[in-house]
Amino acid sequence: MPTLYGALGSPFVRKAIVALTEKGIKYDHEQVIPFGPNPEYRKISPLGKIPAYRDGDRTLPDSSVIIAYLERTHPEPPLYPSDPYDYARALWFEEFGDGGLAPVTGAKVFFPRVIGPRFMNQPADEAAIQKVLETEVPPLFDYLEQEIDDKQYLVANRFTIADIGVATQFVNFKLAGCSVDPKRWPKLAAYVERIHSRPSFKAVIEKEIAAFKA
Ligand SMILES: N[C@@H](CCC(=O)N[C@@H](CS)C(=O)NCC(=O)O)C(=O)O
Repeated sequence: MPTLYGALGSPFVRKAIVALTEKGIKYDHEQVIPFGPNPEYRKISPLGKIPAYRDGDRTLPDSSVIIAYLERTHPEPPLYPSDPYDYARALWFEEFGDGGLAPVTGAKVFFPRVIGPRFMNQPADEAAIQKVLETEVPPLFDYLEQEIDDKQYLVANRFTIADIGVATQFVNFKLAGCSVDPKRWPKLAAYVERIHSRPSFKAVIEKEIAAFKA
């Protein structure tokens, strides 16, 4: 059976878990805590980041790389659109999640409010977090509100890597005690609820809420 390495609470590990679940792939989950993982782990994840994946003697780091691999080994159900432009747009939304939302809602809200105080003995600077929520978050949410418009999914009228990459970041936003204001961003708020209620997301979110409550 393949192995997924990483810890609950990581938006990137969650991307891989959702993709594995959507594709019905059974796997073992081996706990790896980032920021100074066992040096052995760097053999499969040279940057020391989570997640990584082992499939027999094949190993891969990085959520985007892992999911692209799963798409080739387990094509059904497809998580990438077949139309070339839709495909590229789906990759763009994945990047918007990884490289646009994560550095703000993950690194500047979830991390200082949840991980710092809980695991690193670093009290949260609430004034700094509030400033991020007021200045850096709104343009990101405005963009998504406009992109979602009246669509159920971001691209190609079906669930794709675009939805995985964006919606995973909103789980961390929730774990940090934040929510999308439905008066200001009604389409985004409904979209996030819709994607988070899919069985693949719901199952991992329930586990994470339980883990972070403990
Ligand atoms: N591009 C990577 C990003 C992974 C990532 O940044 N993971 C974080 C945890 S959420 C990590 O391992 N950070 C540890 C570090 O930067 O040393 C992916 O998509 O897997």
